[in-house]
Amino acid sequence: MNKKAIVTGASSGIGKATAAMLARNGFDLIVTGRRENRLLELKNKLENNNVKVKVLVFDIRDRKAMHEAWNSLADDWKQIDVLVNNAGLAAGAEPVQDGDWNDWEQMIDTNIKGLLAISQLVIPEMIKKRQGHIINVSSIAGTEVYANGNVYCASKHAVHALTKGMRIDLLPHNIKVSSISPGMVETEFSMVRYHGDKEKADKVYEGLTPLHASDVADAIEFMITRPPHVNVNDMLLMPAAQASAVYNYREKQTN
Ligand code: 8X3
Repeated sequence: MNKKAIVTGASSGIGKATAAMLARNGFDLIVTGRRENRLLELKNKLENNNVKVKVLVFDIRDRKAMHEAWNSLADDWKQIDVLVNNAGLAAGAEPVQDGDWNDWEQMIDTNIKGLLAISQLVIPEMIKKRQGHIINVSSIAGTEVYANGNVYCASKHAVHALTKGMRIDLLPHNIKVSSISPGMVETEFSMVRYHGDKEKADKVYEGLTPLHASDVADAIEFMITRPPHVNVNDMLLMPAAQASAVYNYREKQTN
C-alpha cells in the first residue's frame, strides 16, 4: 500500500508543487482547496504517477464543511503519513491603523484556525499508528516583522509557535513536526495580498529572482525523506537576492 499525504491549498503555488513532488515520491494524495476545477485537473495530472488522488473541496475556514469532507473518506484514506498544512494567504498591506478587519479575519481564520482544524482531524489517526509527519508552511514572516506586515506576520508567528507546541505535544506519539519558512516565492501570493492589483504585485519581484514553488517543494522533499530518527525542525529558505524580510538586492532595470 502506498503511503498517504494530504496537502491543503493544493490548487496552486507551493501546495500544487508539493502535491506533484509527493506524487513523484509514490504517495497517494488527498488534495484540498476551494477551486474544484483546478483540483480535478491536478488529480488527472498526478494520477499519471500511478498514485491515487482524492479531491476534497472545502474552504479551510469552514470547519463544518471540512469535517463533512473528512467524514466522507473511507477509513484507509484517513491513515495519513504526511500532512502538509499549506493553505494560507496574506491579505492587504496597510499600517495597522488602516487595516481591513475582513482581511485580518481571513488571515487569522485561514493561516491559524484552518491549520488547527485540519490538524485536529489528522493527528488522532497518526497517534493510533504511532507515526506521521506534519509540515507547516510558515514564512520568513514567522520570525521577522516588516512594515505593513502586522497581522500577516502575527499569523505566521503563530504558525511558528504552533509548530513548536505541536512538536512538544506529539513527542510521545512518534510524530514529527516541521516548518518550512520561505522568503519571496513567486506564486499568486502577491496578487492575493494586493487584492488583484497586478502592478503592485509585479513590483514585489522586480529586479530579482524569487523562489519558485518547486524550490519549496524540493525543501519539503528533503524533510520527508530523512530517516526516522531525523527531524528538520524548521528550514528557512530564501532567494539568493533576499538577505532578510527587508533587505533585497534588485538589479536596475535597463529599459
Ligand atoms: C511570504 C514572504 O516576505 O512576503 O510569506 O512575508 S514575505
